[in-house]
Amino acid sequence: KAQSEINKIRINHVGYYTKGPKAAIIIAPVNSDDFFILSESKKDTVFKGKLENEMQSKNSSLKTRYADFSSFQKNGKYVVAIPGYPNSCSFEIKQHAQHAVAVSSLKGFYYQRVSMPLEEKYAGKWARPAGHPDTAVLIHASAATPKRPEGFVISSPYGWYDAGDYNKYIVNSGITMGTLLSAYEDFTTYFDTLETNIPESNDKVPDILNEVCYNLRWMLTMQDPNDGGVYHKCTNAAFDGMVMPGITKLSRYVVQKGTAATLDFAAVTAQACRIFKKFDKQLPGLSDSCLKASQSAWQWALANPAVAYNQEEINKTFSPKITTGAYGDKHFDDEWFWAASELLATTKDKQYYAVVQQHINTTMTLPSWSNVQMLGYYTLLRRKNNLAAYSNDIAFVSKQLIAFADGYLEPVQANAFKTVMGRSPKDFNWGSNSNAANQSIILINAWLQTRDKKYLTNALSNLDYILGRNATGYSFVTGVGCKSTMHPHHRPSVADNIAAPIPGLLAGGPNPGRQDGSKYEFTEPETAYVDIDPAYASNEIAINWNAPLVYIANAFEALAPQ
Ligand code: 9MR
Repeated sequence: KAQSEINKIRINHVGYYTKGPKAAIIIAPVNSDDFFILSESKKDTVFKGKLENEMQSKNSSLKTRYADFSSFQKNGKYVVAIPGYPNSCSFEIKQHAQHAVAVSSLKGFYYQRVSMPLEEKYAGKWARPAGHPDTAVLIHASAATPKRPEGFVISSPYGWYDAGDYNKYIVNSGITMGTLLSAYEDFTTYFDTLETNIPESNDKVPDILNEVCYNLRWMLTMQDPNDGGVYHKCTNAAFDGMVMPGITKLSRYVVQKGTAATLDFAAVTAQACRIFKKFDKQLPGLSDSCLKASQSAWQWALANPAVAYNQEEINKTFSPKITTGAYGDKHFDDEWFWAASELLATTKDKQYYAVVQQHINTTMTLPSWSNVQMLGYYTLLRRKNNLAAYSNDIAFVSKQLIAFADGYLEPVQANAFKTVMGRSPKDFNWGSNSNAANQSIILINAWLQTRDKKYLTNALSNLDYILGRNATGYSFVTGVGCKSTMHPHHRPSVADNIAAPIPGLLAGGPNPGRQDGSKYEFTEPETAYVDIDPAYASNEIAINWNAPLVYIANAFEALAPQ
């Protein structure tokens, strides 16, 4: 079947906020100029609207017609209908329309926990024994030092599995933790009462921080106490097969200390220090330990300012060969800026300002695991009241951020799906769905600066994109929506003999690069997605993709358009 024949009416499968924007995209050709909203149960027409003129997509051969029903503001369950075509899936209009997605995307992290059993009362049918204990991890030859020679054993338990694989990578944990901690800092009151039914839900710490804490405890073990340097990853030598976690008992290693890992660690621990201060009673000493860890990581980075993680080079010299994910970043300007910004925001110590100032003029870039500069900007803006001495710089950052966000709005009308995502075919690469979510975070930050509603409206368009208003018709969040990712490249979801994948996880999304070599029925930038588990280049899940989804879904819930 041609893509244009499948599921012709593309909507946010979950639904829309009562007073918020609402739109469907109809894949053309359509034999009608009208569209209808019907009540789900009685099929009564409750709204009739006109389709806009046909548009040619820039990111595929699809043509679309836009159906706006924002003015329909009555809570309930509905379908979108066009005579002669199957109805859309049913969706809901209500005040807290995205609550389930907000909670489930955060709960997704619980299912990634490495070293503890997932009990049925929290994990439901996805309960499983603990995965890797990681209490006896070897120092890899590439990481050997006199005090920790090759084969020396350290304990590095806890943390989240990075993705569909069973390894733990500091660089990718860095942006993930920064994003979740920022969500908490930006929407503190909201998160203070949000519960996700995890083992720590009854304590006095908000669940988003309980979840973060589980990974923070792991990150802290990745620092060499002798010099402050941070290992790049805790990993098998080669990827496990598609089995449940902890079944294979292969050796685990920590591999080479590097500048990107160490600075990302410094940033996260500096941010964690100021956030966990408030919870000193519940988590005694954690905040202080984080600051010490951050400062000694910073010292290591000063002495080792440009140690890139280059797996090919490492494998030429050291054994065993390491073939798991590389996250090999060679550019450190953004990590320097982020770490310096977090340390400045937490300590107000001038020494960090010099580095902030050195990088503050850099052109803004959409965040990714290899570019974390924006996280530094977010923090400077968020903490501006505590950083009065730097108000000129921060005012400059604010202006830049607003201009950057404005650049996202203009192309929306020219995008056949009328979302910010897809404003350029470049949006579609490995993990493209995280681009959509990170674009929304930028827009939400522009809203935080200006309170101009247009930023939220456009930010919401990308959540629509992720939940089905896109060229594939899929909701990319497992367990969410009438047609969602069922076969992610995610070892537990493949191996657990349960039909439904583990819920709340965001698939990577369309990626015309298709580096997994699987057979893709559609290959254009916005359609290059296939819901089969070998397709890791478009259908894996990953913590750094889930985190911005957590941020945006919860931000909208916190702000729930009135
Ligand atoms: O997200 C990463 C993407 O940007 C890279 O192009 C790709 C290839 O190096 O790796 C992705 O990260 C994977 C990591 O290396 C291992 N765990 C799974 C990650 C998601 O696919």
